[in-house]
Amino acid sequence: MKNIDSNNHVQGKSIFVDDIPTISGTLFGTIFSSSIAHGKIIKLDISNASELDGVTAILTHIDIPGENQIGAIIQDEVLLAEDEVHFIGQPIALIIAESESISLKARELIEIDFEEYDPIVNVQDAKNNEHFILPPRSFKLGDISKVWEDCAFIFEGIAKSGGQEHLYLETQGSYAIPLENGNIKIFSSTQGPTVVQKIGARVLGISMNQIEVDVKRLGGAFGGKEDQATPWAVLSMLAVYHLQKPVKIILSRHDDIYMTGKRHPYETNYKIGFSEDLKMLAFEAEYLQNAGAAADLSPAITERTLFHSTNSYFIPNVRTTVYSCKTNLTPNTAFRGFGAPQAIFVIESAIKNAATQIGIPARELQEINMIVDNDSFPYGQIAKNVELKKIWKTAQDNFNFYKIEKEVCDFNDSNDNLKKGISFIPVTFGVSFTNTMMNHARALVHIYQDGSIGISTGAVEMGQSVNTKMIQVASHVFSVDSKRVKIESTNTTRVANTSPSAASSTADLNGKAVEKACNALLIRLKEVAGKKLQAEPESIDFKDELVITNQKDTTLTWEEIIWEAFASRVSLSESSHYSTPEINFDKSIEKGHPFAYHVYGLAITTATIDCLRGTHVIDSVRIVHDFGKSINQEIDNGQIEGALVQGVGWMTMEEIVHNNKGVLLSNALSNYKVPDIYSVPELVEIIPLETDGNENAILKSKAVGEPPFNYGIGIYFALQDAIYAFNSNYKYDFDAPMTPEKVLLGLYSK
Ligand code: LUZ
Ligand code: MOS
Repeated sequence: MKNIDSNNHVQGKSIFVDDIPTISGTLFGTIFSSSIAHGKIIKLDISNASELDGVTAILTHIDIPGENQIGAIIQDEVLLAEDEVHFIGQPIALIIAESESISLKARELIEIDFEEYDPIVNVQDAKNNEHFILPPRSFKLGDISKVWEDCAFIFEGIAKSGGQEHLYLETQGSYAIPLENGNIKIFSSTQGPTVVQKIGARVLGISMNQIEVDVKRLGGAFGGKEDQATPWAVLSMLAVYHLQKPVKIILSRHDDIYMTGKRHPYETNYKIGFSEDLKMLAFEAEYLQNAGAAADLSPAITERTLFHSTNSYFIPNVRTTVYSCKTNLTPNTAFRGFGAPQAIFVIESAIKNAATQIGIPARELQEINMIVDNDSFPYGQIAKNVELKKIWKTAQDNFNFYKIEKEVCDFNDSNDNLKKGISFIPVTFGVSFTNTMMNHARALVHIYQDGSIGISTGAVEMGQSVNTKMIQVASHVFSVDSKRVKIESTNTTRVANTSPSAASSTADLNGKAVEKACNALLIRLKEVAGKKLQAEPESIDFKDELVITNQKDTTLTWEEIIWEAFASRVSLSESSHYSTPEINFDKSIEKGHPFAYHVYGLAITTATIDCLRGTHVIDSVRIVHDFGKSINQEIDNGQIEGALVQGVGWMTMEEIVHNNKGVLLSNALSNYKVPDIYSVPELVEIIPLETDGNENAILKSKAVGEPPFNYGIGIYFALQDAIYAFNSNYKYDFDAPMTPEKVLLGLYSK
């Protein structure tokens, strides 16, 4: 089944927040924000701006009726600055005007004076000053203190990875409309409708049932709208509260890049130890995460870093610690992978460093140390149904990687100015929100009298095709044509208390709820059909829009049985709740079983460097991926391709740069390079692993959103390999992204 939105998307007919026809009288909002990274507001003068023709209101923190507080995990972030500012782009005032252009003009007329303080921009300074979001947190396995003396090889180093701009095609936006009795309806481009509802109620001092959040779809999100859609939504509701007029806020691309947080940059010291026979014995890492000026989702992200610190390897003695460093940057936030890619980059850097110094391919260390069934992850979960060995074998059978390795060698022997490199990246990714409490979802299924079906869930469609998958689940359970099924918008009045669409878990959680609701309806329909056909309900089934009894077709159609049920006064609606079984985590000992299952995979990357220019092409990325039993291979392959290219961008070209005043220099697409069609590998081959899938995945089709992002990490090590082939003096350093400039410096370093 194709993505149900694809035709409308390419014709520009799909509706996003800014496409919703505006009601007459709609006002438009623009945010006035801090131009310094740290300081005190001495004077804020809005008088000139207020007098501009067409300006309706300028709201500041004093206009907030409830709490000036938008922090979700930790309440440490104001919606509008009071007397201090803590990052550039921090909202200070909201300008409401009759048109967007007037609000933009008014923004120029606001006058502000600051007393400037020295900002903290980098993690080292934050750590030295003990500027943390939370106290550091550690995971431990075995006994790291004694094991170093047993190691035959020990390697230490630093690995750094940079930030990343989400660059969703649709910028942040919201459109809030006043209803009667102080109630508000809001269309928000958010991954978390309930987050918007809850924080909105807190800031306005009203109750959650007074706010109805509706989400049709997002034009991409990638984590950037999990928590950071909230401020703009709440600001538009604040204006509605005061003005009782519809208010729309759509961030310009520049404001979006300037005001929203990004992937967390990390700097990590690591130490890894091996036995004589190259078994990993010990791993220690100290991650410094640049959280920015407020917690946002950083505490959850630190957690996922710790959960993925050993990637696909069993290491009996581990101690990993994350310092979530508070700096004067825009609070960084969720981004596809959620701290796991940063951790995987570190352990893979450690392995590459070790392999280089030992003088063997990294692949050998990876193979020797792969996690197998009944090994323990550092957080206590016992590995089950590990697919890595099978994946390795599938890769060998399909790709003949020894031959590819040899081709790379042969090429390098016979070329002077072009050099090739190769890398392997195995991936083990835990699926579930690491916060156990969040792993549940609801669905509301209506069958209408004519046999058509309407479904509401908590899932937000953001291009990942979750709506298409929900249709597949319902049409599978009922055995009806998928055209009968419509997915409604995600709306807090139909499905309440939703977790954000995140953690790769949306199709699993919401799909299971849909499956449950459909099965409950099916039981009722079987009874109705049994009565009608004078057969036992257990002998009834539905197949291709027909009722069957004891495996034989009848002439009774889906539509007839639905009418029969309605006429017999049987309910054709069902609301179901699903919560992931068995998962748990005890933070007091940092042990438990947090993940419903793991997704496994392997990417083999080859690239060619032009050694005169420092440029490269990615020749191939060959992937074996554990989809479980995919319910939609085309959509899932699309997720792999998109994630791969996004990962490649993070590793090779996307370079977030701040100066020492905390000013974002990479603030536009002219100075921040993102992957385009030329960055796509010449060959992407994806082999689905043959496997039974997992019962905790929706129809055994495993989560696919985030795990393949990590395949992009492979290009970093393939480029290093090629640099070394040209320059044997090259000193491996692990500092992503590997931009063409860094490649060139590596090629000619002495
Ligand atoms: N969001 C979240 C996530 O709140 N918890 C998670 O564990 C998570 N994991 C990945 C992406 N978003
Ligand atoms: Mo996400 S990084 O699953 O919002």
